[in-house]
Amino acid sequence: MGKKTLRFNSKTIHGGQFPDKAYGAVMPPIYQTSTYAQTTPGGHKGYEYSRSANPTRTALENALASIENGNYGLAFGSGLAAMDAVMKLLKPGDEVISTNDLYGGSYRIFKKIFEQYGIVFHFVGMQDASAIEAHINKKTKLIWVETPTNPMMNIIDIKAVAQLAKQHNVLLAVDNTFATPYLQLPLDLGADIVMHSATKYLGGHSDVVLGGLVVKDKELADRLYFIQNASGAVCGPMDSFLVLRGIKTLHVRMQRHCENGRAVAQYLANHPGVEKVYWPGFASHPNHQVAKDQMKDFGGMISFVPKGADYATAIKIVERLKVFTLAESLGGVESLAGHPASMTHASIPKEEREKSGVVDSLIRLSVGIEDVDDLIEDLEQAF
Ligand code: P1T
Repeated sequence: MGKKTLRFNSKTIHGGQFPDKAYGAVMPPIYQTSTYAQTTPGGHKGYEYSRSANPTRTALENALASIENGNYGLAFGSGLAAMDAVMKLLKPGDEVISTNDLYGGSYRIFKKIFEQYGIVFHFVGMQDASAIEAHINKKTKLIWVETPTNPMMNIIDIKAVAQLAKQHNVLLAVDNTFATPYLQLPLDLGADIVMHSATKYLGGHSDVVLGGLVVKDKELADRLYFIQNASGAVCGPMDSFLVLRGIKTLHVRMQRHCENGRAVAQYLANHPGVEKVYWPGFASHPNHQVAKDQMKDFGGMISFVPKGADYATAIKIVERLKVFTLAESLGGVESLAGHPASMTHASIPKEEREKSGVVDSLIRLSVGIEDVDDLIEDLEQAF
């Protein structure tokens, strides 16, 4: 059986990977080098300078392409660096339609960086995909979807948005950070670009910051590769290695993240001190059916609002947690808790973030793969 036809759980381990040519090392070596000897100008073995390409990064890029069912992977120094490369496909006057509820840093790079260069952004609630159409015009070049959204766990129907995008000849990029390819495959659903903060579930161990893009189309890959090399926001070989290693256990970690996430979501939903729980696995979630159709399971991210809580009460709850660590980020083996309004989403003006539900009392959990009873006991004592 060729590696192209492997099933997902095998692809995480073998996808795009080959034993090293020099000594047969099973794991790609960390090629900690900036440059490569040439016998004559241009006489090299495929690598000339590590901004342009590095063998450890190539191994990761191949793995990313394989697990996302794409043809080309590109790795960057962070998720935001990967987004930066996508935005550089655009020109002044071009318009972007973006999910209105998204990671605060993503909102910030759109509003504070690319708006300055004449790119116009429309932030739209996309739970009903037809809402997008009203914002499409001749200048629209890109639709940016994050699903599940960070932190409100809204679900966007990728297939429906992809149909709209194709109809209007607009590129569709999907930030697949929360779901990972274990849960959903945006390229198979019609997206043109998949983006990752590999800092999260792909790395999986909270020890690296890295970003990735995967596409199917060669011309799009060539344009993105040109930007990657010309702008230079690449990741180093050690970081590439760490994410490669992380990907090999993605499927087993995700299975446990989902199991633990389900148990914690149900615990919170039954807790008298909880006002509202945001988790797409509940039948009552507004887009539960779409989540069921496009995702394999519902993941380990949950947001909730304690009953009657204000800013100070929410802060007290996250401060009391002992097994959950109060920290930015998500997707590692260890459980993290965050307060979006003051942490991950502080760069979005209060008025804007409250429109999408990011109120001052909202708490976000990244449920890790510890013993779930320890996680539930920890939440219980914090309440
Ligand atoms: O942090 P970085 O690797 O640059 O990725 C940015 C990013 C992009 N997209 C999503 C959905 C994200 O969640 C992030 C980073 N998010 C956090 C740090 C966080 O705690 O939400």
